[in-house]
Amino acid sequence: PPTIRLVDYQQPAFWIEKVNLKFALHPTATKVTSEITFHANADRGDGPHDLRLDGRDLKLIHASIDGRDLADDEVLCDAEGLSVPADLVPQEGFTWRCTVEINPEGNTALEGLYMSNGMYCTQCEAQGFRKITYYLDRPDVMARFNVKIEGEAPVLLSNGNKINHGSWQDPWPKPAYLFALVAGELEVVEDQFTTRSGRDVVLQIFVRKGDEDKCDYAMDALKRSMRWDEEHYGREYDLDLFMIVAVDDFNMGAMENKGLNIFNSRLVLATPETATDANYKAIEAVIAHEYFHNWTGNRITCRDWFQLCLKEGLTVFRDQKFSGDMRSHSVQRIEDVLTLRARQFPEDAGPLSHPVRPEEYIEINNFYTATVYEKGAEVIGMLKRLVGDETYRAACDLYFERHDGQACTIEDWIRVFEDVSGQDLTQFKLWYQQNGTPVVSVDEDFSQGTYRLTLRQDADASGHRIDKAAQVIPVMTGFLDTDGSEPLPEQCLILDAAEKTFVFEGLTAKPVVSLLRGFSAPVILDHTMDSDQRMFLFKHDSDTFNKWEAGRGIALDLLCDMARGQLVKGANFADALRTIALDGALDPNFRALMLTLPSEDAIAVHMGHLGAVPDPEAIHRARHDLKKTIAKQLASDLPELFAAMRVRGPYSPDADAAGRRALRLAALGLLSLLDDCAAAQDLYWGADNMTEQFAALSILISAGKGADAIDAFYKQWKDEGLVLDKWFAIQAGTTPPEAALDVVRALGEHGDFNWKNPNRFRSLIGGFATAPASFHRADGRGYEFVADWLIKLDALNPQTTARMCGVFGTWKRYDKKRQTLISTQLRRIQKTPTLSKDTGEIIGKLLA
Ligand code: DPP
Ligand code: ZN
Repeated sequence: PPTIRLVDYQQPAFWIEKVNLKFALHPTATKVTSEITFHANADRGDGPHDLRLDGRDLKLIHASIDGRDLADDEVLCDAEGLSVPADLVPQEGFTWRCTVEINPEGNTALEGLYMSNGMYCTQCEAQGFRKITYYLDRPDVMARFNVKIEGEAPVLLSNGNKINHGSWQDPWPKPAYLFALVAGELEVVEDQFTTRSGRDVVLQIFVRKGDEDKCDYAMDALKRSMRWDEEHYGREYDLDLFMIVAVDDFNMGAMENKGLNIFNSRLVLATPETATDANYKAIEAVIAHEYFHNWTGNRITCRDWFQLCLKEGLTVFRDQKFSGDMRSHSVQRIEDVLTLRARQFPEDAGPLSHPVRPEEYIEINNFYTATVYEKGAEVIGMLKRLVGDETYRAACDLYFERHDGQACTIEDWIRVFEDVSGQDLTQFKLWYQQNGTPVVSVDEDFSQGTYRLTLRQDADASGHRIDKAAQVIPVMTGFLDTDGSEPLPEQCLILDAAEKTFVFEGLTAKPVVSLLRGFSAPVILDHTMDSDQRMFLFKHDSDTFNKWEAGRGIALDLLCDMARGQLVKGANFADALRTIALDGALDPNFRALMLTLPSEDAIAVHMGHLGAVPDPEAIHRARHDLKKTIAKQLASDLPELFAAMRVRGPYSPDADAAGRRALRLAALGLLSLLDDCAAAQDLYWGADNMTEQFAALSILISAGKGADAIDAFYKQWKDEGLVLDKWFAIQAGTTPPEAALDVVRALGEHGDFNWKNPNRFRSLIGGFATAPASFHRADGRGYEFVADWLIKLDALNPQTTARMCGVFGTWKRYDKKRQTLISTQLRRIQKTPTLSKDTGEIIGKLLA
């Protein structure tokens, strides 16, 4: 398959003004008739130009240009589309009509028009529209769509305004990837929102019968998102109707189709009994994310798919800020950094590393990555910090004003910031162009009242940044005296050269420096501190992020030493942790985060930084042992903490209640190591909400005491698909490593393991593959098991398969024996005769 390159971008020869689509729905033979008005692109090169349209898996029944039918030999069809020779194409403009037949039921890739539980739905981003009809399936072609749907279903939906049953008109020009169609027997939950200029908007959430009572939170989150975007970005909604549809079979989280968002049902449906606090939080974030795309993505879209971060990085940044406003900024920041480090840093340190704006791809679906999304959001955060809040807002205003209705590039985005701030952002742009995570190292010197702080940026351990130019790194910095006071105000040091020394005068003693406060840049901070210094910051830093970071740093050092078989005393750390856990002045959610030890994967990463080869089983044991040390130190406090954090009254998913539950459950996790899971058993059998029921189940399973609860949970929830996903996932992810493979093998044979459903597949196979000690078992049978399933799924659903191949992305960090076992499996996948181009691209990179 060909490599697509950013430098090869060319405008199309024709633009599209208007599209009329007619769908005659049929499960296996849907007929799609399109009438497309093309006109010449004045900027195109010399002609004459063929008509080249994208199309895949389409049966062409009929085509005409300006009413003249085209004969079979006048339309040249191939696997990627069709061409009509230039001499048959009126060069100034023409109307193209065609009818194609497609098979929604046979569409297991869940891209284009497909069926899920008897309903029709679509997924067109990035290039699914070409599986619906022949088209210029590229985001810079923006057109007005009219849609007519013929079918028996009581609900027939598409984008824009409803003209009558099955007939839709979207007044806003849009690229094809934002097209959507839904048809089926659906129930609707309705509400309304009045925009700040007084437009009444009808809000509808469509779900299957029986799920109507699970939409309250999503609806509430939607209304809060709409208000937030008005208040913080001056963005109003622009149609009279906003619809969300919940779909069970969905490759991604959700999709921002104009006026008709389609969601994976797990990101819409929630009741206290069926959804956890984490599910509620994710629903709030993704509802906001997709809604925010209406401006950052839809009204202003991407010129080409290399610019994906233009809409995704910005929209993630916006949804993170929204969540922070709704909940707690300091907790949100810690959680966002945890995600970044868990997903993006490893990606950027391994064979799948790419810049926030990639320069080439084989399959664009493979670039919906943590780098484009999460690092893309970090880049926006740095930009905002560099220009300041007011300038940021002014630049965004200019962006919306200047580019409304356009398909843009990162250059357009950067230019509005340059124009408003007067700054030259050429160097800043390197964040979009250079891959890899910069490492910032630190030197300090203090003499006669002068403190010199030298910061350096460098290549990372994997060598990815060798020959890279210095980037602009904002380093928020605080200075602490031995009594915890701050002799100097916090400042943002700008490291924009390979090395820079910052000088501070008039100090009476060497300060303890608190670097990269709030995680002000997505870098690895290589700051050698002794344990006293770290402990000091852990106790005294006024920046909550760095307070947490100091504690985490101590824990990571301890865990690495333990995993390397050294005898360590964690008592000091456990004691400091105890003080924080019991500090009623601190947010319970923050205290819960403190009590949660770094993940096994994070420990492996840290060992890598220290130059050691991680042993997944030793890491698993070390983590368990440190937990036990902490539990013992807190032994007399845990029952009380667990009881005190109980939330009385009816369940509410708000941040305060969720934070208390999080701390309560963190205490329970420790307590269970001392009381033989007695309290966890009680909670499991007595819980009245999924957050507590599920946490208790997880504790029981990881202790090897879950058998009864597992059975009971299944019986209680076997008819609730989303809860059953949890049942698969928790067993796959928390069963003790020695037993995990047998458990997941058996679950793979379970009657409810509908592996064609992406959520179910990810729950079981993904759940197992992200439990390092189970997946990386020394005999390699974990790898073989996952590879078997990936090969099987690839034949049906390349997108979900390719994404999950990412679980092998860190394979070179392990020992030679494991590397050999893994590469054997990767080669086996690669040799699959019908391997998709999606999976082929990922495996090819992993093996390169
Ligand atoms: N554009 C979707 C989202 O990130 C993913 N396809 O919202
Ligand atoms: Zn998005």
